[in-house]
Amino acid sequence: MICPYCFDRAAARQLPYRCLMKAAGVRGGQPCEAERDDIWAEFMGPSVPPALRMRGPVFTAPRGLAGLRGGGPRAACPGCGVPTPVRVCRRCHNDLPSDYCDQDSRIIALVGAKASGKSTYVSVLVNELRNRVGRAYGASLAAMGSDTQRRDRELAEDLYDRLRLPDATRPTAMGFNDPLLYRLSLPRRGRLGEGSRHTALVFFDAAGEDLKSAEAMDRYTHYLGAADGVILLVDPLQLGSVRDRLPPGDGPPLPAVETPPQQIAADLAAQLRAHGRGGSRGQVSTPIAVAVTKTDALRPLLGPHSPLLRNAPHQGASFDEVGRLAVHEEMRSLMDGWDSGALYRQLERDFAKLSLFGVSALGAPPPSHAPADAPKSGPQPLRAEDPLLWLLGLRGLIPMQRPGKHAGKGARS
Ligand SMILES: Nc1nc2c(ncn2[C@@H]2O[C@H](COP(=O)(O)OP(=O)(O)OP(=O)(O)O)[C@@H](O)[C@H]2O)c(=O)[nH]1
Ligand SMILES: [Mg+2]
Ligand SMILES: [Zn+2]
Ligand SMILES: [Zn+2]
Repeated sequence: MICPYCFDRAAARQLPYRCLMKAAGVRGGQPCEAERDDIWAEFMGPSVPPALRMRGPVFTAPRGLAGLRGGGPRAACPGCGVPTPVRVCRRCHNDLPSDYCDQDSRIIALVGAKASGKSTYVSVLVNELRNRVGRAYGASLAAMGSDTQRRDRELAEDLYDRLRLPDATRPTAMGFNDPLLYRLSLPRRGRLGEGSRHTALVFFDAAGEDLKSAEAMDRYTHYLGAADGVILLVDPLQLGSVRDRLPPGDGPPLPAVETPPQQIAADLAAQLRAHGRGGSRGQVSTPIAVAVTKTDALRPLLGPHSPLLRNAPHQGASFDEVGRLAVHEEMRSLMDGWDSGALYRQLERDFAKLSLFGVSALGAPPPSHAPADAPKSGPQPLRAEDPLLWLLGLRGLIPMQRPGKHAGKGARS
């Protein structure tokens, strides 16, 4: 089990429990009192007010009959005798959602310069997985744990009901940013019949500021090292040559130019190598989906038949690899024109498993008079799901329709 907060690895049976301080104890009926949880408070940083540092006592389960440490779904608190189901991470003392420990988890890191669109993207991605994409794959997505459930609701209400874009993500110096934890359930069609396969998806949405230099990125080192896949978001509107090419319009003002994607990619590769993710020829083995965001703003630069202008079909509940390669080639030729292919060459040198994507979370630019709002018609995303589905497909979690399959040729990746 990998803790989705601090990325400590532990066997599920080693995890301590937290007493819920409920009445009706067996020893005199006195519930436990809250204790200061300094381990947790220190990990969460200065944003936790002192009153909230008082929490239910953490204890390790007594040894069972066989001399093994407990690891059952519940353990009785030694203070009050009341059983509790809540497991906590031994390193950071964060509570783990009840079913998190039983599932296979996939940690997806979202990286990209400030204002490249990470937070908007993750909100839209979750909504797509829940609705259109979920239907196509017979999948369902559920927020895990009360923190994610609350934030998930707030994010959806802000973006889809109030049409408000997310605020800038606060840097870690101001407090810990919780990961978003979801349970993705996919149908399993095996010889043993039908069933579901559950995977915990952990999205970690970094603040752009924390990725702008190698030292800043160091704060995210555990998270990056534990990632099963990285989605690197590249904002085309922060690239000088794209800004020059776009016809002057009446859209919203162009964003400030933040950290160049080449620098983020280089620092990321260095971080991953430091975590033993460097493989043969020094290439990083963690798969990386490089997604150019805000493709709605690139319409004037695209041909009428560009694959970036429509969503993948997801026919037969499988991911369209032919379409993915078409998008990759389209993006590559666009990037060639932007920087003579410098970013792509660097990515190819550093990453063994790489694919380019083009996504638009909103489908249209924010209104020019209200740049913090979503377009009037709400988000109408384009290809937002592709980077994630590709990463899941590489792990065998969703079927991929390989090129040449119907022509009877062998699969190629
Ligand atoms: N045209 C267009 N603009 C977008 C899209 N998504 C985001 N934006 C714009 O980009 C801005 C920044 O988006 P965020 O999602 O907050 O970016 P971020 O990467 O999370 O930024 P930090 O948290 O500060 O690192 C938004 O306020 C929008 O103006 C999109 O799909 N299309
Ligand atoms: Mg953000
Ligand atoms: Zn932890
Ligand atoms: Zn107790």
